[in-house]
Amino acid sequence: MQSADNSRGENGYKTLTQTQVARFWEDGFLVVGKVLDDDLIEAMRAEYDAEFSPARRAEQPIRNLAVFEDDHDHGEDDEQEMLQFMQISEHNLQFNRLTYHSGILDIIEDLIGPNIQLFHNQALYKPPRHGGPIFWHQDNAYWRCLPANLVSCWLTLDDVDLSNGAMQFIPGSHLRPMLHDQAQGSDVLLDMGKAVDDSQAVVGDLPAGGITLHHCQTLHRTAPNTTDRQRRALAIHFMTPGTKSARTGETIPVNFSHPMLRMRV
Ligand SMILES: O=C(O)CCC(=O)C(=O)O
Repeated sequence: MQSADNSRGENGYKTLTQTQVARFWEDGFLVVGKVLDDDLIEAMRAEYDAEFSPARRAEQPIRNLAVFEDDHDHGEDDEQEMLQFMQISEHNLQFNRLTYHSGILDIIEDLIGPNIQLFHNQALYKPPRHGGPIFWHQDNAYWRCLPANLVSCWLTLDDVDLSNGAMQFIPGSHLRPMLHDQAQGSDVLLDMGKAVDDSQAVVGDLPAGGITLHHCQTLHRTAPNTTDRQRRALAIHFMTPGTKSARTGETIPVNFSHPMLRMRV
């Protein structure tokens, strides 16, 4: 239940203020801040590391989104990689529980109402020094969902800023769906780079356990991780029941039968 003054909801977590809700719909994103408590951050880091260490040795299904190399031979150090673990909540009980976290769902309810269905989720790992970029894109260019009212929660288990891959957003861009180009060097990533004015970008710095929210049409990107720090993040995408795909001929599998996370009748 949204409030005038950031009060706590019935589950004891902070709800969004009316100003924050209005800002989300005006800008298409919101930098909320810390939502997970320290014990949960530690527990989730342990789970994340346990999932990614065998995954990085390619013993588990994982989609390596992009590996970019420059033209010069500087050895392996130049290779950038961005690792994505799709539907991690279906592999790991703790990540499954996290999708039901009341503090997150209370905030999502403030934006899309009390009937909340999981669309999908993914863990997105930028290793220290080698973490590759994600280019400007609108999520719904991949998904083509109707109605286009999905909201994503991007959650970090590490402190993030521009240098290790914090989220960047273009305010107001959710109001205009755009055609996307295929990113150079990747058959998976889309890129809106040429059409975006970088000077408009807002960086969502966050402490560990913090979240940003974005609308499915908001242009966003993340920079390479050039630091010695990890960037362990998770994106949980929420929809209202009845959401459909406008796609014909699927290139990206879209599944609309994920669980209801909260339901009020
Ligand atoms: O985690 C990242 O670097 C990018 C995530 C993203 O683009 C998304 O959640 O839609």
